Amino acid sequence: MSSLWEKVRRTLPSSEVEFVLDFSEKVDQSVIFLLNKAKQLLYSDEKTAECLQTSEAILDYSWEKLNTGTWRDVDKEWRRVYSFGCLYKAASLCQTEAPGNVYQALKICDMGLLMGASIMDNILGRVVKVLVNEKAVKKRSTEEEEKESFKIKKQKTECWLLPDIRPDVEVLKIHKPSMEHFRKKFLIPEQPIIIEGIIEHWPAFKEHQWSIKYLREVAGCRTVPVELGLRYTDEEWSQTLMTVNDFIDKHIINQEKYGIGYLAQHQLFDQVPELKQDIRIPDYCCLGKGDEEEITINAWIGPAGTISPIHQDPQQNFLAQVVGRKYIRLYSPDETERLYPHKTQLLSNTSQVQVENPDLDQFPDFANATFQECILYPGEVLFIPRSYWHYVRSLDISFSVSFWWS
Ligand SMILES: O=C(O)CCC(=O)C(=O)O
Repeated sequence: MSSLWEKVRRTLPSSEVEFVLDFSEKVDQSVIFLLNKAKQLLYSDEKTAECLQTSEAILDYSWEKLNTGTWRDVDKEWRRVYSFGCLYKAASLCQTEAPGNVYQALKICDMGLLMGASIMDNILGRVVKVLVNEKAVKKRSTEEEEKESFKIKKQKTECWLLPDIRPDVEVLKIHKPSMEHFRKKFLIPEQPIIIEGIIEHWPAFKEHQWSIKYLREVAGCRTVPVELGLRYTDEEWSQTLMTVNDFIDKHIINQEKYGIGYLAQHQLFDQVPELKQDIRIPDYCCLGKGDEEEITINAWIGPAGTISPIHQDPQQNFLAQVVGRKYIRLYSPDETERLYPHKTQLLSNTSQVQVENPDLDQFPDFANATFQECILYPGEVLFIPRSYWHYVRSLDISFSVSFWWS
């Protein structure tokens, strides 16, 4: 038995009988049959190739289901089937010590975490924990790190169009207001404000200081969704899956060659719990009506020059800046007409105007819209009231975290 398989085996229920598969009648009998067959093969320890083949049949079938109709309408049972397929495939890959199997197993677990639904007390997360500790998962050499830090330093000295902030429209800053003060002066009247002094204690600023190097350490070999292209409103914009290391190599370090990419997603903190442990939910969120579990935490990681076109979201937002600076423009919901939202349902929360290069022939009233603006620095948190229009451009390599709460 390979030593890796021994470790992965320990994350599974100790006997086949304890490995419970319970699915509703929504899942076809033929698939239940395959799920049971793969389980038997897995516990027989010797039928690796057959188990791998069966897991692939489960994955093919459930993948079809996941990609039929809109994501919202995909039944959770099929997402669970997909996760079991990933588990079987990852486990069978770990039974054989072939080069590259650890990476393949890691990738398939990430696919399950991203597209599937949680099964067996987050077993895919637990298998990932075993895999990332394997020696075969390459750590970067000091030489590689030195080369990289030189390239990053060079980028830092390059000047990314630094906007002049007009003092009369600059977003005000306040140092750690009391709950009541924040509620009365900003939350209730829905007024944006930059709050200082509330996140510097995060491990992300201290013992686990966030940086490219740290991101590689905790998540380098993990597969994540990445946005490619300058703006999500551009036709050539797309989304793809790649490892965090590839994202850094191509779209942060070598973005002149590969183009801009943005790791902008809400699943990163569930997928990589180490990163979640480095941040804290701002206390002011308890002024909202929802529970803590209902807060959506998004990661925004990318090179200088990423752009989030001006859009509005239905929830209150704390945008916390950890690394680098961002230029941000804010428009009140009262200005909606002057922002010319897209007419299609899908993009109705997004303006058609390119904020820093508006076409005033096409969108003349945009010139009359009043706004506020700021440069958000590391350690600062911008309160963006719900439905407030916001435009964001990163001025440096940037790591931010946003908290959407109600
Ligand atoms: O930082 C960004 O690029 C966009 C942030 C944003 O849109 C949000 O937090 O809702």
